[in-house]
Amino acid sequence: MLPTHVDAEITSQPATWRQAAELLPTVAGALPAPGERVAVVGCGTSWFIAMSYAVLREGAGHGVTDAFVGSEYPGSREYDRVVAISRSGTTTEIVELLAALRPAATTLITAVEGSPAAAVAAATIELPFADERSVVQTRFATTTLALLRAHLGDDIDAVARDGEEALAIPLDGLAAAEQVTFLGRGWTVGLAYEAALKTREAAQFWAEAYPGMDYRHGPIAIAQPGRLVWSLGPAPEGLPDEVSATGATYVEHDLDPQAGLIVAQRFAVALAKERGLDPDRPRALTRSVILA
Ligand code: F1P
Repeated sequence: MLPTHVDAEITSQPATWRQAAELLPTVAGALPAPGERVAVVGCGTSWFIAMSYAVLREGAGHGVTDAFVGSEYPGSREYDRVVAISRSGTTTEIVELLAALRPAATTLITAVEGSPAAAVAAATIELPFADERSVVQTRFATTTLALLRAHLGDDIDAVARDGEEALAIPLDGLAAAEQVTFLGRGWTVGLAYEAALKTREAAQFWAEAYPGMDYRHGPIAIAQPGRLVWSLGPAPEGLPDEVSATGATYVEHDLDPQAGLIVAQRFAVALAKERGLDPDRPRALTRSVILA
């Protein structure tokens, strides 16, 4: 199969992460100030990025940060700012939520200028250089995370260097697996959910995801020879051995977990190609979900 849009978009991530970090000084005023109570919302991939950022921000001591899928925002809670992540700016749940929250302090992070979500957000940060032609999101999501991590003080150049390494890691026989379960801890739980969504979207592949400590509480029953248990970041102590004892293959890369996600994205695309699927145009999916 010919190279796809998603191949090029995956490869460009270290560069778009650096671009996001360079953009930070011009957009930082629209991002949550330390001490603000913040909710972060998104749908699909954007929700998983919201989850990762929420854990990172709270862990950095910047204040209470909750993540919600757009449809489940708890109207009973008070936040100082709501950050919405939407590549397209057209996702119905996000447009409706931002409209309902007016005139509250809301910030939309998007790839597209002049969208319906931008029309109802109090502030908008545009990352047009991270927009994508593939329906499956890769670089918009991770570039948003790079911007948010830069704002928390993370060294994005170091993450990008790990990203370059991740692009060169051989996938070996991984794409011959029958099933994969991704695990994460803390901020990488969102990355594990995202890795699993990528493999489902791009390759219609059986992928699950859990917080690493919860994996023993049932999901480990799925592990067997021919299946993968793939940790984004270090797994809980002892778990790799317990996985190996089932005959499943334990996978972990010694990289910043955001860079490790690149290996999982490449795995998803490799699976899709192996199955004769076009990862740019997944079955039953559209660029965004726009409800009547
Ligand atoms: C969100 C999203 C994507 C998903 C699918 C449908 O879009 O849920 O994450 O892969 O293509 O739309 P957006 O609000 O970030 O544009």
